[in-house]
Amino acid sequence: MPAGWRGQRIAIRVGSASYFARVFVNGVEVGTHEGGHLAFGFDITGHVSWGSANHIAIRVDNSLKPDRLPPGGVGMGGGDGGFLAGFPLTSYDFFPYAGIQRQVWLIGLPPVHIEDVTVITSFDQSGEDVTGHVQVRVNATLDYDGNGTLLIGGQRAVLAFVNGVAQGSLTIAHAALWGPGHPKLYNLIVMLGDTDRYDLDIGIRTFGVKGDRMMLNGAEIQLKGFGKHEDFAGSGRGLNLPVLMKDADLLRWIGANSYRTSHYPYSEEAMQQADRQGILIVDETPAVGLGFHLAADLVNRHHELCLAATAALIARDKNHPSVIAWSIANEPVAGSFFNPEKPGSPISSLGRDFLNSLISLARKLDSTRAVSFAHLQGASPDWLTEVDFISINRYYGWYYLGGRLEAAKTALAQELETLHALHGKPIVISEFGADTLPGHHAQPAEMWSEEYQVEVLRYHLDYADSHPYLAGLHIWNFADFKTSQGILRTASMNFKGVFTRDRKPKMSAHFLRSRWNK
Ligand code: BDP
Repeated sequence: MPAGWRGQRIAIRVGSASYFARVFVNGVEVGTHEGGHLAFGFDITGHVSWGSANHIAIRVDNSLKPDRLPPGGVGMGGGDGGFLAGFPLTSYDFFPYAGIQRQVWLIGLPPVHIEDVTVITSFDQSGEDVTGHVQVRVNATLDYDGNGTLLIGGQRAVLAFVNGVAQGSLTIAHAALWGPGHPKLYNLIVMLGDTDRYDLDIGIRTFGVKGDRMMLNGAEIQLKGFGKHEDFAGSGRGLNLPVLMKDADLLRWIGANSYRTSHYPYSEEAMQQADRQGILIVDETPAVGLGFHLAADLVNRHHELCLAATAALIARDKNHPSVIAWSIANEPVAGSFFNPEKPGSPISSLGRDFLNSLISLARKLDSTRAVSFAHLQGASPDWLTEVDFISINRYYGWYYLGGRLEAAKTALAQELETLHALHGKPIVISEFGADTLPGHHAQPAEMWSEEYQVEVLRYHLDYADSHPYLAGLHIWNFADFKTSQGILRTASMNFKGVFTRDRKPKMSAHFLRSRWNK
C-alpha cells in the first residue's frame, strides 16, 4: 500500500471478470461478484496491512453454465443444440473468452468522499446561440452535511449536502452541443469541501424519439454503423487499447456515426473514446441467448441476472454523452431458435412480461435515453409494443432467401412497411449482412463473395435513403470475429465483417465509405 494512503478508505475495483469472481485480501474473502463485462468493487480498508506486502487474489470461475448470463453449456435455444451444436457449447455466436478481461484498480479514497455523480443536460436555442443547462446530483458519504462546489470553466455553483446528497445546476452561455462531427466535451469538476474532487468530461446534448424519427439535439438523425465485438487475435476479449484506437480510426475513415455494443457492455475506455469521437452508442447488457421456454427456475434466474446487469450498466454508463439508448437484450426466443413460439402462447406472453420488466427498469433508472432490444427474425411481434424504437436483426439475403437478392429485397421492404404501419416508431435494423470470405470474388454476385456482401448492404442503404423512419442501419459486423467450432461457421469464425479480423477492409468497406461520406 502506498504509505501516503494511510488513513484513507481503500477499495479494489475490477473492470470485469467472467463469470463468477471471489476476491481475497491477505487470505480473507472480501467479496464475490456474479456476471462478466461490468465493473465491481469492494471496500478492503479493514483487510490491508501497512508496512508489509499485501497479497490480493481473484479467483474466477470461467465455466459455461446454463444459469449464468449469458447462459453457457447449452446450445442456441436451450438444450444441447442437437446436430447443429458447436464447441464450446454456447447459446450465442461468439467465442466465450472468460477470466479477468479489464483493468484492476486499487483506489485510495478520503474518509468523506464522492460516491456517485449523475449529470443531465439540456439546452435552449435562440437563433444560432445555445445556452446549455447542466443538472448534477452528487452522492457523498452517507452522513455528509457540509458543502461542495460544481465547476465548469468559469462557472461555479454551491452544493449543500443533506445526508450525503446534493443537487446543483450550471448554465453555460454560448454553449457548443455534443454530437457526431462536433463532439464538444466540457470538464465538470465536483469538489467536496477540500477533501475530495472528481473530474468528468460531459457533453451537452439531448436525445429522444418523436413519432417515427430519432432526434439528437432536436434534429433528425439516422444511425450509420455496426454491431461490433470485443475480439482480436491473441488478446481475445481482453482490453486492447491499440485495437480500440485502430477501430476508432476505421469508424472515422468509413464515415460511421454509431455502433451497438453487441452483445455485452464494452470497456469504459471504449465509451470514453466514443464520447471524444462523437459516436452514438446503443449500449447493450449481456442478456444474449435467453430462452423463455426453458425451465421456470432458469428463466427466473436469468431474469434476476438481467435486472442486476441492466441496473449496473446504467449506473456505469449514465454520464456518457455517446450513449443514446439501452439495449436490454439480444434476440431472446420463446421456443426453438429456428421456429419460435407464436404470439399469445403462454411462453410468448411470459417473454413479453420478462422483456417489459427490463424496459421499465431502464426507464425508471434513466428517463433521458431510449430503450430497445434486438428482435430476432420470426420472434413474437407483440414484444415490440413497449420499446421506444424498434431494433430488428434481419437476414434477408442470408439465412432467409439466401442467394435470391431480388426476393430478399422485396421481403425486407414488405416487413419494414408492415412494422412501420403497425407501430409508427423509428426502426433500426440492428443486424443484417452476409458472411464473406476475404478474397473470394464472383460475377454475378454469389453468397460468400465480396460482391455479394456489397449487394446485400446496397439494398438496405438504398431503402434507408428513401425511408427516413428507417432511423438506423447497424451492419453485422464491423469485423470478422471468433466463435465456437461447428458446421455453421467456417474455421470457427463469423465472416460477416466489413473488415477482416486483423482490420483490413473488404470490398464492402470501400462501398460503405463512398456512401457514408457523401
Ligand atoms: C444474430 C446474432 C449474432 C450472430 C448473427 C449471425 O444476434 O450474434 O452472430 O446472428 O448469425 O442472430 O451472424
